[in-house]
Amino acid sequence: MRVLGFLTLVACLTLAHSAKKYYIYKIYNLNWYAAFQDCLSRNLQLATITSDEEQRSLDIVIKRVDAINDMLWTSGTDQGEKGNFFWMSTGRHFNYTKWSKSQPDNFGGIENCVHTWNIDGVTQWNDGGCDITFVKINPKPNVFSI
Ligand SMILES: [Ca+2]
Repeated sequence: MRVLGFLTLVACLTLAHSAKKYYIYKIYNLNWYAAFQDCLSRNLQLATITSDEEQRSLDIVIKRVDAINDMLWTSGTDQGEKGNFFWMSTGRHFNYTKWSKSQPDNFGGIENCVHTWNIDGVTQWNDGGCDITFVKINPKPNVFSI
């Protein structure tokens, strides 16, 4: 499935969380699997969000790259066991969540990967289809430290 008019944001993290940095790449045509692979190919990992502090830090980065209204893949998934979400990058289960109202809903029975989106000015989470891809606007990476 290809949804036109949206941008895929891939949030990669440094492997060493002690020096955590979010690297935001604006890339098109990356579904969740490709986003995961893309981070690994850069010696990074697809983002985890494990606290409100981290969510707020990521929000700042999203605003800096002028992507408030875009969606961003995280490494969250429940592909291993329906309804049991964990971070694929670390293998850890969610101990913090910021789901949108009524999410995760597994809409259509095909939503197993977690992305962020903006609802009423607030970055929140949704379970979306892992195969969804979006369209490139700017291939240049934007890198910010938190
Ligand atoms: Ca959903």
